[in-house]
Amino acid sequence: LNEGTRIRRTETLENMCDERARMLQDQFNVSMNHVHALAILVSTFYHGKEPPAIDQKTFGEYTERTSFERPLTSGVAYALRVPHSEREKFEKEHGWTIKKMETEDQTLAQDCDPENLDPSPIQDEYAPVILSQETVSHIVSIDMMSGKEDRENILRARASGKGVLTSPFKLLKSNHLGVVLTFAVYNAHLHQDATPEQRIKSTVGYLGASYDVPSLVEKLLHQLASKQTIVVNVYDTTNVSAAINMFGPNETDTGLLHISSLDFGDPARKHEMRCRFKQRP
Ligand code: WA2
Repeated sequence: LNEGTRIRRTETLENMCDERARMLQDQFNVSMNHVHALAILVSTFYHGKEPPAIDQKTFGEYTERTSFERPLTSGVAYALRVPHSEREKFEKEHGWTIKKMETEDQTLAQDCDPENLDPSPIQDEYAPVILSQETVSHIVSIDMMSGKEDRENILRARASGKGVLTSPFKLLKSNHLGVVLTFAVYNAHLHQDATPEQRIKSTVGYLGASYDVPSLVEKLLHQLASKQTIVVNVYDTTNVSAAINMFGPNETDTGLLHISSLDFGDPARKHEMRCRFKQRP
């Protein structure tokens, strides 16, 4: 292979990879902004009105009709903060018990009808889902603090006031790795510079979106007729020595490689896109 061809090949790979990384990052950013706006919608019309001006029917319709605003998401939901002292009253009002998130082997053992889930054991506080987009209705009544990744997200979201992302994990009723984005909802107008303690105290709930990464990235890349040319992988590289492959085949080829950076807006998580040509020159 002569020098000129090699340089052109390298540039082609860089350009294709950077373009795809930018598209993915932009679409993620767009949907993140709309999830943020939904958190404000819940704050205004659920917590800001007495009685609340949003019920499941309204939330379900609104989120379904605006789903085009949230590319890459598979669904959004709202979990209410319920301290243990209010659990009984909350369960009476809603007519169901707060459920514990099931582990993976439970999912395999039984069918995953929410009716079959165990009640949540006693905790200081809970985060049961009360409103959901139809696509994730299976998480209604589940305590989101009973799942490791969801719980960590909730704690980080409410202390920071920022949108936060989980590590990739297997979402409920999905066979793929996904991530969850969470924004806390606060009861009062907080100062921009409120302390974590003030934020935690005035938290009333959590608005979250789930991203089914493989099917949604596939859809995005499909729009660019490139599948014959390059192989794309998306990695969570938060822990550099144990990067998690979120999308794409297991890497085997050791040919020409280009890495494009990806910024999903949560400084605590690192991501990158790795691209290779399918065929050797
Ligand atoms: N949403 C959808 N599928 C899931 C999931 C989730 N969390 N967790 C596991 N599988 C209501 O941060 C609050 C959404 C959590 C928000």
